[in-house]
Amino acid sequence: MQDPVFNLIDAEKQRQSEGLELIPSENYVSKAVLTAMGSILTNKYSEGYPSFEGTPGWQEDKIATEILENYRYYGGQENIDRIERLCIDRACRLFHADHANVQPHSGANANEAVYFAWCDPGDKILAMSLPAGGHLTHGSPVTRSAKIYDFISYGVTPDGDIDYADLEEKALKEQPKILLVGYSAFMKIPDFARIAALKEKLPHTLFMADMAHVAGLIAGGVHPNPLDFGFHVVTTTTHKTLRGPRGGLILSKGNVASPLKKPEKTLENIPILIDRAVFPGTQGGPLEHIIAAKAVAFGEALQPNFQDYSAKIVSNAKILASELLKRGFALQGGGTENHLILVDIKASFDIDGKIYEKALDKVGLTLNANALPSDQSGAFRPSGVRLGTPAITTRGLSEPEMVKLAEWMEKVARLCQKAGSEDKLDNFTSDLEKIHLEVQTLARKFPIPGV
Ligand code: DSN
Repeated sequence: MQDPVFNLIDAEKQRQSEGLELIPSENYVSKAVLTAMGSILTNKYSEGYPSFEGTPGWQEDKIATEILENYRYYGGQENIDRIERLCIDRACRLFHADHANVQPHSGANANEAVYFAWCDPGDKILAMSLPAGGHLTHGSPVTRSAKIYDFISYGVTPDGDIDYADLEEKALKEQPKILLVGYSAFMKIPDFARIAALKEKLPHTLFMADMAHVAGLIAGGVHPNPLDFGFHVVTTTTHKTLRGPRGGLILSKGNVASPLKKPEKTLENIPILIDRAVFPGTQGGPLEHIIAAKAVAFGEALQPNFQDYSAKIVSNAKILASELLKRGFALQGGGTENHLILVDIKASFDIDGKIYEKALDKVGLTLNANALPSDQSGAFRPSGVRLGTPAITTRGLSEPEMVKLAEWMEKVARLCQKAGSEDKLDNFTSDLEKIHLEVQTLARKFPIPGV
């Protein structure tokens, strides 16, 4: 008998193939990325790091013959070192960094490693609060970091932009050890130049950006790169718009050298401090099968067609936003400048985000209920939903399908309005099923990659 795990994987394959993924932090990876993730590299232990030679001017085609030193705690690294070295080099080229640490298991681990590299317990970190659009790891009181460091938060203005005046006032008053930019529910392009201008007055502050949501847009050249504006460190996940395996990445500018000798704690030494903070500071053995898959994904993102893909993500999001606006949806920020749309579903149709999420699940459209900056309704029954276009753009959907999506979304919102509560949605099963069949028919025309 087949292990039921595999039956469930098959069922998930069917769900992904026959539905449309609108969660803005999800994507579909290529067959090549899946192959690297499922490879025998998972068998290997490799604590430590490969050689610190490499960029700039380092050539990929020399990787098979180049002598690599290593700083590992296990033998048998000759292939692993080359794979990790390739991954580091591609990440640096993609994002104009001096150094990349490709080992963080997740974006949360990446953020925590940066805090650990630069701060002492009790140090101040200035970041956007979670309700305003920041991430859990940017100081939410339920996290471990919030118990160690002193987080101060800035917010957004009523029109959905960063409250720059609030950020600047708090930065100058608090002189934080880290100033953190980067968000999970934000649809504008941050003014990195304006924020980096604070460096003159904050010479000891580490300027950090968490670009998890927009990394693919930056790689594709359709969103500014904080490292080009003088930020010291950028963290990201690798699986959202960047379309790689689930994992984390830390990029930095500064001196690159062996982390074996403890460096002086200076902004120039940030790359070395980060390497020490990832291993042995906060993680053990790196996941080399995932690092190989990151290398493959970065290689894909370095191809010219990735620029077309990123541009298409943004144009699809703008079309979808304008179609939703036409149908009475109230959008935070009045639309979008990136891949993400935040809908005030309460103001639009007087329903909450959770009933809408559940009803859309029934028709094969997946998004997530999300709190709005001004929300009084709590995280489990928020007034908003968050959606985006990275995954559907990978499948090849474009303008006509954005119009169709907006039509379905309006129909489902009106059914939720009539139902009034989740348990009454059953009264509208046949209406929902009709939409579901239409979604499935369209989804089948755009197969998911990798299967
Ligand atoms: N959970 C991710 C998101 O959906 O934005 C952030 O880590």
